Amino acid sequence: MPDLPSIYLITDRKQIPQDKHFLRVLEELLAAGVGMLQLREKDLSAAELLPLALQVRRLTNKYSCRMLINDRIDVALAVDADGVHLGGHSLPPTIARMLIGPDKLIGASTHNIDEVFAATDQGADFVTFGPVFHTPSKAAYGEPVGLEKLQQACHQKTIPIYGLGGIKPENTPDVKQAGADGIAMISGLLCADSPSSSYHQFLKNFDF
Ligand code: 3NM
Repeated sequence: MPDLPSIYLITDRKQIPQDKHFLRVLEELLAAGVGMLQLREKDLSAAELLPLALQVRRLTNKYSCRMLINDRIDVALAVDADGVHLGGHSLPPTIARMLIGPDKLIGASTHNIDEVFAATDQGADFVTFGPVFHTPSKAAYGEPVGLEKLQQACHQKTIPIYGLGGIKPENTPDVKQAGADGIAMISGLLCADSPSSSYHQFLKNFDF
């Protein structure tokens, strides 16, 4: 099983506060110690994503942070990312594995226990599970699954689970208590007044 960090940063450059710069916020978080990042910029075409992915690859290499690309296996290969993160509309993990090879990471988004089992059977290395709480970042996603469902999934899973959706420093201990191996966040890190302080707070609250 890969040795994964307890915090997984997911990007959405559109959520960066107006007075800040996306790559500078990312660099602050990487310098603070974020060890795994998913570039998730779903509105960009492959041609638009590539130059951004190359810039993020340079930064993640500088700070020894693992970088996964959301959905786009082609772009992940093009920038020599550490892996891909697959959603419900992506190619299945079995096919992704054939394309990117045995040494890359495959993450999969899941929303119920059946999806966790399916992702596991298909060779994903880890899953995100959510949305655990209400999240402004993905309001269209529907009702939160809640801590109880997360806990049930954590009791039955055989690969690492990251709780995702509405994770804040104050609910982080509950997510840990439910059995999650880690927490995944967009706004909790990217939109914080001080992203680096926020990262340290999450770390402290998760690894209590
Ligand atoms: N996927 P925040 S919830 C991208 O449940 C995403 O699969 C989800 O954003 C899922 O940390 C979500 O700002 C948004 O709540 C997470």
